[in-house]
Amino acid sequence: MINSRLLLDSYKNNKMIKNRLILVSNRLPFRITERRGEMEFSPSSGGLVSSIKSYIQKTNESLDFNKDNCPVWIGTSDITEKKFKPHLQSGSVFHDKFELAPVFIPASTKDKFYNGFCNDTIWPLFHYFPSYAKFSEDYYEEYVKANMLFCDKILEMYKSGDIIWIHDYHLMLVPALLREHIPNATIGFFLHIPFPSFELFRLIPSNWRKEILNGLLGSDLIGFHTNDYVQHFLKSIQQILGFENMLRVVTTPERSITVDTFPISIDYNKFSKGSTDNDTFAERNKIKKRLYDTKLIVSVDRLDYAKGLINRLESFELFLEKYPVYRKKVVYILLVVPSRDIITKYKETKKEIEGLISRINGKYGNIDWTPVVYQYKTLEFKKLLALYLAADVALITPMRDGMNLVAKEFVASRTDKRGVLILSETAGASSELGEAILVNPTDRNEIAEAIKQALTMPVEEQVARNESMQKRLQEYDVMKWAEDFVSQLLLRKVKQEKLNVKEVTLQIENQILDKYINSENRLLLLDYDGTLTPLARLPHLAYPNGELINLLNALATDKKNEITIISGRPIEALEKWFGHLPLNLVAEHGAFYKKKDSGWLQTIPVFATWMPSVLPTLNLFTERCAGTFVEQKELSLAWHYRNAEKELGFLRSRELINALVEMSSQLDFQIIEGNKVVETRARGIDKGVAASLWLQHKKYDFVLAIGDDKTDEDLFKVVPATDYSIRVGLTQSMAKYNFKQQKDVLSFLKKFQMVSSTSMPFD
Ligand code: ADQ
Repeated sequence: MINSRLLLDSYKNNKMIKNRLILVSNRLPFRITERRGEMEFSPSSGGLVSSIKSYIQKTNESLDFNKDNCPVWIGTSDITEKKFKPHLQSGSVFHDKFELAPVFIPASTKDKFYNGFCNDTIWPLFHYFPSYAKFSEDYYEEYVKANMLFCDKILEMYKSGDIIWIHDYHLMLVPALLREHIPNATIGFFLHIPFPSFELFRLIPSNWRKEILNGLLGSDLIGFHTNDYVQHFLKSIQQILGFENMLRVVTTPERSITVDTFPISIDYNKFSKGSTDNDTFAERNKIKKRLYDTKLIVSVDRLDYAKGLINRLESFELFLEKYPVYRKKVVYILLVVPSRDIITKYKETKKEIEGLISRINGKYGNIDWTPVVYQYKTLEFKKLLALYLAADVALITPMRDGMNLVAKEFVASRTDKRGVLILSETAGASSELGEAILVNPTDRNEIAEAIKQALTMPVEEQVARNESMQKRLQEYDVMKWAEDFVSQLLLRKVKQEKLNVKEVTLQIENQILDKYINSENRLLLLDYDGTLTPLARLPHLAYPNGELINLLNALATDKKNEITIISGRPIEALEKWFGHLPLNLVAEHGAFYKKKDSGWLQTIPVFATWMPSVLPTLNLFTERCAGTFVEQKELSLAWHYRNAEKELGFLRSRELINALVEMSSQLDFQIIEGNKVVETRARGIDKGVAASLWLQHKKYDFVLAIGDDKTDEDLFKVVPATDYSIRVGLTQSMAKYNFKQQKDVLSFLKKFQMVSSTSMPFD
């Protein structure tokens, strides 16, 4: 077993310090302007940028980065290519310990990519506003083009050994595009917005949704904020691409990918320490003084329909309606940062918000009191902090939010442990901030009541709630989040490298062929389904084609070869397909065998007395799960669920195994799990037992076993250590080597055929 911790530590020691980080996001982390021929950089706002920058700056301080190994950040910038180009040396510019590499997207692509597919299709759909999502071919075409431009820029900057970390929904195709050019690169992807339930994701047109999922699977590690998003993603992968996962590791024919939860956080100390800063405190006091004894409710959001601003304002209105005693006693400061204001839905949302504010202020306000104070701007850090500190209540009720950093910032800044957070249960942050007053963002009455509860909450209760939340945020801050992600990414790479070591390379192929050529007595033990032929929907559809029959015939007529097909199939199927060829056949996972030119025999004396007791259970599961069926053989029974609804099929297969395990303690059968099949067979038989019929003669100077399934592991176990065994698919196995996919088997065996017919060494 791999000791992951040790492996990771050694990997870090050997590689991480030397490894450069390449961060890729839609935008660069600085606003860049040009004044009188000089570039000017100012920090840009936004959850992603502020989080990652904090992590990088801390790492930079401790690791003493220089220009050669400082992190690279790739993204777009507002400044035009014409203005930027003269300042770039080999495609990038250095600033604040970052190498910034701008991607230039032509205006013709940018609008349909960013305002179109990103924010008019993916954003509304992933935030559960499907009716706002526009599915336009033009949008998607430009999305593909923009992702290709990002890919080109990454390839331009990439040096072997770099770690590439791609961020967010704008770039979901990039991992797979990169993988085509740099197959062994270390690539991580993090999604900052929710991943929606399968029922919503499936609304994306078929080709696009497949490309998006395959695009993401180009990564080694895919991160989400919450466990729900991970589950939604895994379900979409299973339903749309048909890939299962085992403990969140998705295995495709090419690679294995880890999918996991990494709840993003904030730079906790920046907020807690910042709140004790004198200027900030003076600013906070100024706000308090202006309010006298009026209570303050605060919210901070980007302008976005997903942030639930309309419902929130209506809830505040309802609160004033229900509790007139609070009129003149409470002010709601609504701070909104401008965002995506050329998209129609955003323009409409802004208009609606402003109309609503006028209505509330007109209805309840008077000359001394404005119930809602609206600010449509970005606040600088200290002013933002002062607002958090002055607030009695933070009212954060997005309809959907990947995480929501404002909620965390508010809690972290309250070193006085006062103030109450009202948080939407549909924000990712609610999974970690359970001590907040959690509300349904569509329920105006619940929000109005929550405001009342918050304004009357005893101080001791405020302190207790905030303390618990602060402890959690302090322990898992943004540094931990980023470290955790990068460590997991490296760990996945280590595990993959271990598997890759076993992948059959050209060199290994040649080594095996060399031994084949120089041997006189060869034994080839070949599984059938999934090895010699692709897996099919129904067993009878996976019949051998003419090409395979010819290949097997050619190999078997070479006098030096002994070919044994060793399968779980019943005697009749093998006899029908291969009976006329000079092959040895093994049926029912080793229960029966036939040496060429002789008849069928039972391998060892076993009985099927258990079968009448087991069959009704399998039949019951067939009735309970449409699309499944039982295959009855002489000494084994197989319950196939390949054609069942994927999730239900898997669930029922677990239940069936449980039921069979109980029965097997009293009956003489064993349970084996294959690819979408649960089999029961007489105890004492397996493919290894059957293979020993040939191997015990020890006359073979070349043995090769190939199989794709768990049942083939018994076969691999008995192959002598000096010989060869290969498992199809990049999974952990007793086999010496792995093939990526089934078609690799045939092209490999064809090389045997070629050397057999030419007797020339293969080069
Ligand atoms: P955003 O949708 O941008 O991020 P959020 O997580 O709340 O949402 O981050 C907003 C950031 O901008 C906060 O740091 C906040 O302080 C700042 N901000 C907002 N309004 C401001 C204003 N008027 N003045 C100054 N600063 C302001 C996306 C996802 C989120 C996810 C983050 C990080 O939509 O769900 O939490 O990425 O993954």
